[in-house]
Amino acid sequence: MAELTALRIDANRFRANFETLAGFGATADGGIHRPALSQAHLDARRWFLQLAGQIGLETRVDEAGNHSALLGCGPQGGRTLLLGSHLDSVPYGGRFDGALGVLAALEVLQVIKTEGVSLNTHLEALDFTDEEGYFVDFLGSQACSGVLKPEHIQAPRGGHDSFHAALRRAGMNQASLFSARRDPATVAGYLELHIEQGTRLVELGVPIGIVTGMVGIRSFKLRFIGRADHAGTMPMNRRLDAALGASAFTLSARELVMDEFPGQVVNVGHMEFKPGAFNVVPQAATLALEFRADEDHKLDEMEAALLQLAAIQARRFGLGLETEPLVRTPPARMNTRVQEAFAEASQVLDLKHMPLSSGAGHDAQYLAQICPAGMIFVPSRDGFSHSSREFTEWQDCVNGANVLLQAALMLAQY
Ligand code: HGY
Ligand code: MN
Ligand code: MN
Repeated sequence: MAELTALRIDANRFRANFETLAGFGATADGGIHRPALSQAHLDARRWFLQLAGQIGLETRVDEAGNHSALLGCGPQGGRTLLLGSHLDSVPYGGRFDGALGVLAALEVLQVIKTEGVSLNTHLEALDFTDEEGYFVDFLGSQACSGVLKPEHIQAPRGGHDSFHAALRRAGMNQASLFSARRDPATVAGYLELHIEQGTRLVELGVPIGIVTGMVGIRSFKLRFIGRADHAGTMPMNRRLDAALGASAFTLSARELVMDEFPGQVVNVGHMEFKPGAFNVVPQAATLALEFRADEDHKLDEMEAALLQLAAIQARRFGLGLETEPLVRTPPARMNTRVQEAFAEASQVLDLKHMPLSSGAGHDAQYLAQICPAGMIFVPSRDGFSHSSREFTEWQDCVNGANVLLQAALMLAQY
């Protein structure tokens, strides 16, 4: 058996798998449209299980639809070190977000299986359900960590009907989602490789970012309610135009966060006018509001300020306002011992590394609630992500997968 520090992933095989995966939900501009539980996503997941089976790994799908490949390389009754990410994408997203981490995890298991290495823990490569929150943010990792509560699935983004139809399509049901909870005593840790989705690594010429922690995320649906009227005959000063409240809120929310919460972010990612016609003054405008911050107290302050702002803008245009809370993901710190293992692994591979915080949310922030969890980032060209322009040099992907392999070997030996 080779010296463990000499083990490397198979870069060609890894790339071939990556290219095949990118075919599921491929868009004409080189991106991916693979929302959670869509046909393209289910096809990709089936392919992942088939591939794992061909490698000779056991496979498993849990009650939350999380897909796993398992390598029993530890002692009988031993704990399992989890490695993973997600195969779903945002609508019209990129090829790397999530996909890279799942295939790197699988590659790590394949290398260790091929070498016949015995470790102190078993290994599992995981693809979590709906990381991107097409329906419920981090559905799979919330369920796996035992954090998922009935109230978290009461208001799925996109509505109940489409959520339930998607669950049925995937052979899942709402009641059993909660049974996916893992016993923390069986989990040795969680490791994830991901693209940075920012520009810091590229700008500093550093190939590996070791994640220190990630932001908390909250989201709301806001509905401004006015009155439908004839767009040609109702005088401008007598309209109750819901679009004006929603638009004024969007502009002023940006100013508010930039002025009063420097370094934090707000986004209005979707807006819908009803009835939605050229010649009808909008009766209702519903918008998707999301904001992020690195500390809980800042999220509380932003929430209060943004909801107050929405009320002010509604009053300004004579509108009603309804607010519906959706996602509430707390900020998380990554485990220090896991960060040290990633640093040591980078040194073994002679790769420069640096600590980085994450402005994106990741499954690791829920896994961190039940086990030592950590992540590494690899450089994203121009920082583009959640877009078909997402790109990471292949050598950087390979470096990341090798750091994941070495860190997994180190942690699985303790
Ligand atoms: O939205 C996020 O931060 C992540 O990509 N799910
Ligand atoms: Mn993403
Ligand atoms: Mn991701």
